[in-house]
Amino acid sequence: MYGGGNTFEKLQTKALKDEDPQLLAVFEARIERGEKIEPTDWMPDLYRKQLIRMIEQHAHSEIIGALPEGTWITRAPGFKRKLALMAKVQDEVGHAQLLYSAAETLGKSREQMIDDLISGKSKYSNIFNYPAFTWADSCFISWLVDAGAIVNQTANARGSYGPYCRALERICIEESFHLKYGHHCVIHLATGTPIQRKMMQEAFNRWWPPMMHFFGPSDKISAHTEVLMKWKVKMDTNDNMRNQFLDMYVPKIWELGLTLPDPNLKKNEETGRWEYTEPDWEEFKRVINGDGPCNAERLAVRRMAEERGRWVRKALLSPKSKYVTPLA
Ligand code: FAQ
Repeated sequence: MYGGGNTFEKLQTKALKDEDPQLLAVFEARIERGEKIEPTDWMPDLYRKQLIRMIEQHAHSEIIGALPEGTWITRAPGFKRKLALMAKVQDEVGHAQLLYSAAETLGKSREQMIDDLISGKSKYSNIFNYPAFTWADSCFISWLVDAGAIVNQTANARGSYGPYCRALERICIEESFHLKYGHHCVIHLATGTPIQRKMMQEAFNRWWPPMMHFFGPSDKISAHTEVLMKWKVKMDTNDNMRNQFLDMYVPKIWELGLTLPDPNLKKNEETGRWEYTEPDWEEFKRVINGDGPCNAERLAVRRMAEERGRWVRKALLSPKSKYVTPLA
């Protein structure tokens, strides 16, 4: 288990024991009925903490996720691709703003979240710690990382915490455009010249292992799934989300004549589930804990942005600024 196995379970049990049993029962009954929990409603401390952890990591992933694609804006082939990619990257940063706002409703300030990101305390999605060497890498991200994000987020948009679900609904609509754009880019390369096809295939070979990691550790070792599913924050397990993604996208990838770097990947028609080589969870653990190929570079860019934007924030918050409404 990633959260420390038994120790983590004991901490969860202890946290729940400290709650008022009556309030807890009312809260759980509301969730059972499919009601949304809103910021001013009573909630167990563990629900609040888990939501902050998950929404904050999600927000950081959107911000950091803009970086590998962002570097391709000036090098995207042609004016239309540049425009589309610029709009997509802008959307991703906007998603982070929505998510930071949703997390703030639970009591953690945006400043603290940003500080925890740039100090390396908070996590963000494993996949953005890999380099986008070629244009085809950027196309892979736009199609399949967005596709993975949609599988996860359309499910969780039906979850229990109102502000997060509403943010996810809007995010998913925008991600659907990204996915169509990314699919178009991949089709273009996969049906192009031999050099373009080769470039696309190499991107699939590079990105497939982190894509398998993207849905989180296997259910056998996932630390938080049980409690998050009980309270309808996560609407399905990591393995089920991974399976759904494989079901929807592997046939489309194979249709384009591309291959995936896993000789064991196949659908078991009897069980309806995909079989694959178990992802390397040790590599995953290293990457999410700061030791991936690009972790240092990604955080350095965020730190630089934070430093360079300091004067703007200071000016906006100055009592003399016309953008600040004086307190009555
Ligand atoms: N990367 O017990 P579980 C996007 C950590 S948005 C890094 O299974 P949980 C848009 C986990 O935090 C992509 N860390 O955890 C875009 C925990 O560590 P902790 C992000 C990961 O929360 C597209 C530990 O492992 N999406 O791509 C990952 O139940 C293109 C144990 O794991 C979201 O954040 C990972 N992949 O399930 C932008 C969606 N997986 O905190 C730009 C919301 C696990 O104990 C371009 N989040 N960990 O230290 C979720 O659905 C869940 O949090 C999971 C993980 C499914 C990611």
